[in-house]
Amino acid sequence: MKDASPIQPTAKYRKDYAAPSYTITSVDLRFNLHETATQVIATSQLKALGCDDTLELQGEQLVLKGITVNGSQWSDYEEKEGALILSNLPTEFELVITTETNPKANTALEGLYMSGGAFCTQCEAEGFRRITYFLDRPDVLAKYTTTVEADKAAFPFLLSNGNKIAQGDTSNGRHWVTWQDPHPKPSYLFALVAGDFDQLVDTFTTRSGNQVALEIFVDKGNLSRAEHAMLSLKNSMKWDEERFGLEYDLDIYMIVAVDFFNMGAMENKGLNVFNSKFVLADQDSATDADYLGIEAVIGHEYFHNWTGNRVTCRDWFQLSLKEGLTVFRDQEFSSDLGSRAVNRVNNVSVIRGPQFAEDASPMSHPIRPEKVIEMNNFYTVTVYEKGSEVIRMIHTLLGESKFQAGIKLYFERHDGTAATCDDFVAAMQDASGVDLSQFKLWYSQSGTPIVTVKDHFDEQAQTYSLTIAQHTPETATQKDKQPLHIPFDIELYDDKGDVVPLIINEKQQPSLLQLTQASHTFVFENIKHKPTPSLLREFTAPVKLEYDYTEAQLVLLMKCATNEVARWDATQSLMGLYIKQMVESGQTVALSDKVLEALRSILTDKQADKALIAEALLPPPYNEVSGWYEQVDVDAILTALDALRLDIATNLEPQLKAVYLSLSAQQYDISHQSMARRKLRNVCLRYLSRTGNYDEEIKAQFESSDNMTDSSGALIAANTETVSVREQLMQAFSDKWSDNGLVMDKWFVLQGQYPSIQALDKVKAALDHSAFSMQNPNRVRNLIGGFIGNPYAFHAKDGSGYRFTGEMLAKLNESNPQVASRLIDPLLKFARYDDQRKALMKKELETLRGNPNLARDLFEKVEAALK
Ligand code: 7MF
Ligand code: ZN
Repeated sequence: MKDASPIQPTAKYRKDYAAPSYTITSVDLRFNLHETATQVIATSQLKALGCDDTLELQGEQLVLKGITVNGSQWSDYEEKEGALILSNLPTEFELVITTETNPKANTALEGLYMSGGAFCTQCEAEGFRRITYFLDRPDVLAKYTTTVEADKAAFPFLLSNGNKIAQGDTSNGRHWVTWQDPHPKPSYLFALVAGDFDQLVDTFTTRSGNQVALEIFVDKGNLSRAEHAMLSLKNSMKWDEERFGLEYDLDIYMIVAVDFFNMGAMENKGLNVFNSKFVLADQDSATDADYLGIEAVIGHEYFHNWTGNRVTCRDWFQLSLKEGLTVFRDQEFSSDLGSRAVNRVNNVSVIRGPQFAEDASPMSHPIRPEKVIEMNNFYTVTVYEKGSEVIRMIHTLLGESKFQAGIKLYFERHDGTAATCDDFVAAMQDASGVDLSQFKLWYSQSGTPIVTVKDHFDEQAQTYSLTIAQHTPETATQKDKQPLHIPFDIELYDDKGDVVPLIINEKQQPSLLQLTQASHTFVFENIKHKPTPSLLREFTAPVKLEYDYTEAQLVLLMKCATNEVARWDATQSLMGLYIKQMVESGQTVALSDKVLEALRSILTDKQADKALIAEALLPPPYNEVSGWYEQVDVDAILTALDALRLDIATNLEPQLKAVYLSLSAQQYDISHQSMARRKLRNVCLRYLSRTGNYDEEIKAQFESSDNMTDSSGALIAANTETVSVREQLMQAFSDKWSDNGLVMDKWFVLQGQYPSIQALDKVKAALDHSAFSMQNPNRVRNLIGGFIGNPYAFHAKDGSGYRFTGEMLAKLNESNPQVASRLIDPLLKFARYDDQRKALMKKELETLRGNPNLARDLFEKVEAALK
């Protein structure tokens, strides 16, 4: 007999949205927590929305124990794969469903599971259906009351959303707590945590005088590491009041840090659950980047309270409604508190690297997807980061005050409801009077627009014309593309580097041009000499810019552009010119004296922000450069990047050394100035390490450092074949930190990223390290993810990198498909590589496709790639 063929996962389409047959107005949940068998009794009040008397509830991995309708046993139901269908129901009724789950066996970390010794939940997007049968969709908003019972000694804290309204002990050493959340919410915002923690408490008084209790729960012994998270939370609450006029709306805000978590954090109402990576920090164990990450993620989750929770999404196709907007808000928060330019530079790099790559891949999708098989696959850089760029473009087009008027109208119209991206744009348009009808295409059109600029100086007429054309190449699932509404900021400079006014028809123009057609020509008057244009300043739109800059023009912009981001961008373009020449010719091209001189003056600039100097000295990374080519020549790109870095290191050695020494360690603090000094110092050390002559300095920094930024900075500098002390330092680090998984992640990622094919052996050895666990997503992402993102080893010509990746994905497919799915992306891009690599990559995808137990997460991506 033949095996039954596995059920093919089915797709859902945005156009098929329909309201449910019933809604749930309130639900009372009772959890009797036991590690291997937890009983959940869900009592829901339901109301028909139309005349359909059947109800389809979602449920997965549940054991059904009983159903009653209005107090009587109900037998008119059918249990299907992933669903429970009830028929012949009254128009209003009380439904009681009793189910059982096994939290300890739940390695997917979705629904109710164990992290360390604690129970915790993760419900976004569709995890609540692993807790009970429910209308697990974001347009069903219910009031929740939750009672949690567990062993008192092992689980002294029993937490859920909202306010604690009752508690008590039971006879057998157990206890219980009842929580009530007054705000109706969708099921994805439900949370429950039970465990033993240390608790950091504080308060925040809102603008209108309400006292909010702030509580951060961490593993025992980690209390002092939660201070920065608490400070970031208070800063977030204050910032949202000042910049957006938004106040917190409950009397308590709790954050729990857990070690086993698939993603960064989760905005559950009143009870955020965080990956401990984004809560725990101290001088010894966290880098400056970790501190900034905590601030951003604490902010992000807090800002969701309005953009996500008070106004939620009608359906998951609208995910960018809350995520794009909340990323925009967390970026603005970080920019207002810290360096705006450095934040912008980092955000732009994410768009130009991973986002452009995703948009050119088989999984390319608009920020509002049209078709989804597994929703977890759409928590992407496109939905989040490009989504934020789309909000930023609206902000650029409207200006701050009209943008805030739009936000206000959006909340007036949609507070307490589930809304769509169209609703958001309509509020922005109605409040501002700015026509956004063409702009809305950014929500439905995928792919990266290419904006091509040609210029012409007419000496006779003293005019300078810019012809700006846009074109979006076709993407995997979308052929026809239309012109978009693109805000395009420019400036012109004369030979001395002074700004030339923009005059058209004798009138001074704003620097912001608006492109709406396939091509525009702007003729600027009263221009004496051919100027240098500064284009797409501040990256006002997520597009690829094509303009044939000369080296001299870019050097001028590097030195003279009024805008810090534009100066950084000129440096990136200049290095890009050399990288392209080297890749095309297959030969080393030495940087010209003018370029070296310009780099030296940036490096030794006393005025500029040192963090920005550090960013400007680094060439665009491999993931960005590979996106410049339709056919990727891995070896040529890596050779070019190595040659460029060595050229800079060799020619700037005296200055790099002088700056390195001048920035020697000071009294440690996390002011922006101190972080910037450490950043530049470590970039200098990394360049110097390439010469092979700085092993002593690397070792000295590692041994004398009093903070993790400088310790790991030394390790990063050592992580190359040319440094002899690498193994010695790695061993010392592992000896010191082997019982701290979060710190060991810094070590695991360096094994994965070792820039040579030898990374494979290092990674295989590290799989056996006592601190590694295939069950912990952070460990997996750093070690295996580090390897997959390492082009030297992942793209090894013999296919060993692909083979290893395929093996790891097959393992993770069984235990945690969501984590597997986040790692597979580089493999999907096989079509862009040479024939030999293409065949080897494809073979791994085909092997996965043949796996009869392939999870929906990987299935969707593998199918898209092989189609
Ligand atoms: C900052 O968006 C930016 C993005 C979903 C889980 C957190 O709040 C979230 C959750 C994923 C990917 C990135 C982020 C989050 C998730 C995130 C976190 C901080 N609603 Br998946
Ligand atoms: Zn979010």
